[in-house]
Amino acid sequence: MKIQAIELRRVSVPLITPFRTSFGVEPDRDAVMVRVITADADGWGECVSGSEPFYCSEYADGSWKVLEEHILPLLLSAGDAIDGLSVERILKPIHGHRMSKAAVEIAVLDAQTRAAGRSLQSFLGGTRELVETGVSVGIHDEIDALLATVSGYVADGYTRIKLKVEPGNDIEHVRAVHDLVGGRVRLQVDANCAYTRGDIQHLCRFDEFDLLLIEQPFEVDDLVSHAELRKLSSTPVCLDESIESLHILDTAIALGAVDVVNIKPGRIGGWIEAKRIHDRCVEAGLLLWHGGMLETGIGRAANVALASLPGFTLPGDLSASDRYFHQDLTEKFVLENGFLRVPTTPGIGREPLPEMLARFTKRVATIRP
Ligand code: OSB
Ligand code: MG
Repeated sequence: MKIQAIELRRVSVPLITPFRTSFGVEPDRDAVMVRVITADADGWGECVSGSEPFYCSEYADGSWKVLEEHILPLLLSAGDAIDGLSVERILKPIHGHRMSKAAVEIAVLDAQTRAAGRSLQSFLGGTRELVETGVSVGIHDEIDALLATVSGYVADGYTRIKLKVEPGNDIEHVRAVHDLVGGRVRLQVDANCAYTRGDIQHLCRFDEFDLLLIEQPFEVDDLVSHAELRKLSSTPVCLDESIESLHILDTAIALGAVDVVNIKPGRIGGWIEAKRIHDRCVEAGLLLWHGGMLETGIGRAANVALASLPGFTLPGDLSASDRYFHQDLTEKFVLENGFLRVPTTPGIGREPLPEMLARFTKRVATIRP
């Protein structure tokens, strides 16, 4: 493929309500967007890093810098040899920065599949027309406020609720939600690394609620504590932050540290590596679901295509656009009985609406071969 130029755009799209996790509060979706420009088609990718390095070490200002000064020059030096399947290999000399690399890979894949008149879903081997989704609910100090938020999402049609938890906002919060909607919706929790090994007995108290899973209670590199919890608790242990690559997944499996995997292509470095992880989970008999990073319609479209692969067996964090934004960058994703429809038009099947893109863009840079 012949790339004429690559545009970086820093966008800031306000969230309807700030999203609070154990690591911080996000008032808006502050993202770097990558646009690959070719003679035949443009391709878009959304870098999932947030404004602060709290979920992981990557953050939007850093993503911009490494894209502008390292990743895009290296990519463009490969000339006409670039295509969606070669981005990983071309960028291999650069360590880490998986979220930035993933945004480039998906923008190239979008341009390539658009030019070929083929959907990303078909390129990846996705089979479902609709993908099942849940909703991720941020931390609320007050239990009454939490119950009001959860009731609203259940009324909207969500049948799987994920509660963010942290020490001090955990067992009693989950108990209250379980008492209110436990018979009607499936519940799971996500701690974003907020606990330590000494909390294992405490975390076993979640067992009485029959949760689908507990997501990432311990640090990214603390697979041993996850293995220990798995021995002592009946709640399935899910890894999010820890699963940065296929090698780490294999290590987690070997250590007995994982029952369920949350796939986020951004965290993993791209859609091609994410598909390898999908295939390994299927082989190993692990349950699998598609996570989210509060993406705009651009990132969401590419996620929904991946989530339509057969190995995704649990509902994803791929909620409808209205759960996040009054105004999204693209045409909205809407909830259809708890499912989102997978785009089947060429590429990722969504593009920025020019008016919204102009409204939310803070900065633009263009990098040429
Ligand atoms: O840990 O899954 C997470 C959002 C930002 C960063 C990390 C996480 C999340 C979510 C939201 O849980 C998922 C969504 O996009 O709805
Ligand atoms: Mg998580």
